[in-house]
Amino acid sequence: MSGSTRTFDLVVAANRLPVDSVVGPDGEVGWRRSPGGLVTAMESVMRGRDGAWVGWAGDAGEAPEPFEEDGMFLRPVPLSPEEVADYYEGFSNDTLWPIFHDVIVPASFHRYWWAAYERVNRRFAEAVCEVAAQGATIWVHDYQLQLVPAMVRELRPDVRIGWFNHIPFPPVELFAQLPWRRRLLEGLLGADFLGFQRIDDAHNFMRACRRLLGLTTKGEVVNAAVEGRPTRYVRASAIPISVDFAGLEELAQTPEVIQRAKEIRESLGNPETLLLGVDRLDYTKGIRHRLKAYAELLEDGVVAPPDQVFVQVATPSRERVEAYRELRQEVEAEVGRVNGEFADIGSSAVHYLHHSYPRDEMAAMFLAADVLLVTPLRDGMNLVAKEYVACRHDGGGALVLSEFAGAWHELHQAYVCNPHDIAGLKQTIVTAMTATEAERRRRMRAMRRRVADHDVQRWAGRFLEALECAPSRPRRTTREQTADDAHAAADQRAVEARQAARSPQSAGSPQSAETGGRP
Ligand code: ADQ
Repeated sequence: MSGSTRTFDLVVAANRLPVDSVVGPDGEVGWRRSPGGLVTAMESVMRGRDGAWVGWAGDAGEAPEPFEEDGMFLRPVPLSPEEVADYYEGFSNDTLWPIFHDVIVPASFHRYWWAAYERVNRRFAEAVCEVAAQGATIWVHDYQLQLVPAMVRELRPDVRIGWFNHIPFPPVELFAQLPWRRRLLEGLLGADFLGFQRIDDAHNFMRACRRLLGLTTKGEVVNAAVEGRPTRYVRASAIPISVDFAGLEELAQTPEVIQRAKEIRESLGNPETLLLGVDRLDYTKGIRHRLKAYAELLEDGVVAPPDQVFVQVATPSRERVEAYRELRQEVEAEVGRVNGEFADIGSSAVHYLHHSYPRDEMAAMFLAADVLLVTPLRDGMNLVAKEYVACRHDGGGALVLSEFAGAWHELHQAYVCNPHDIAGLKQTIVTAMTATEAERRRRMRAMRRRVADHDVQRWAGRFLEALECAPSRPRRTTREQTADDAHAAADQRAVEARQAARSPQSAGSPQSAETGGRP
């Protein structure tokens, strides 16, 4: 990789770069900004700042040289075909993903996957250090890079490090299954600040630190003491991610999108109720449970095409992982069975679309749908739910939302469901379909207020602010670092004082300090 000498005050590290390679008509390879919330969010924080992004460009083999795109410096990290199989498809998507999502499918453990994970994390850490200016802010994203915070700290004690977890953090009883559980926790504790989607995720993390590392925690702060080193404090809080509300609302208000929404309804035969599901084809998303509930509603005669139509968009995902191939077969077999039984010529019961769509087409689908079904068995947040709300500038639509999605913790006016309870799910779908217009509008209004107030720009701002204020200040020079015990203790006193000011009754109570013990 190039010996780039440029360095930056803000460095983002994520598994993927925010661009996809595209081959032009002339055969030239170019770059196009990837769609998606994270890129939009980071764009707003990186604009006007001296920012670099470290990530994999998406193809196995040699990585391109660092380059600039849309005012961002991009530093590609190479992954060999074996590393794509072992670090990405293996350890990230077949070990960590199931463990972090309630073991909906069993996790696979392979020591050579772990070795690749460690090796790739180190490569990311080295790339981060290469482009980080003295005292830079480093923002690491997600479960693929849990070792990066400690690896960066080891190499560069001068920088400030934050990590954000886009997926849930599991209860310690599940996390403890990981043979490498201590190494993962120690990796994360290299950060100054750890952001989670829900407060429960932050609590799960802190409980794992107490139970598996024997550390102590107080409030949101973990005392990450390591023998022979100055004491460090790491804060873990909930900062739920969101969507670009204004951008989506504006897009959904364009005459083209409004027209396209009408066309979508017309092409489906102008149904009384259009129900929609939009998910990556992932076993966490509860697509099979949703289909089962819908099939039973068809059997019961509660819904029938062409008056009610269900459109399921299932985005291709991780097709080289066995559990995903199986899921696709099961979903497609079930869609075939349901249509075989309940569809007629020219009128499907379930429209199944296995494609990616541009943003404006997604906005048109959201605007066209009377009911959006978001029924994951476990989901860090679920941006689709928030995107739906942002697109409904007309105040219409109804959201059926699983209590196991992070979004439920903010969107209480949705029609809540437990996707495991098929009878309950059926009832909730019917309630959402048959609610009065006034009731649906009341709920949508409240949800739109919430997402407008807590948009993705605010999320990114809150994260950086929390990182800036995190209790263990970065050691700007190695000399300062070695004499910093007193400083960390003062920070901890400040944290305690702030907590005491917030809840005077708990100040000094013995319960407020939890002591960890080894299992
Ligand atoms: P995901 O599991 O990928 O994200 P989600 O939050 O729903 O799930 O985001 C999916 C994104 O892809 C949305 O922006 C959606 O519009 C888009 N999308 C889905 N299908 C599409 C299609 N067919 N064509 C085009 N775009 C499509 C992970 C976690 C989530 C967490 C996010 C962000 O699993 O819980 O909300 O990260 O932190």
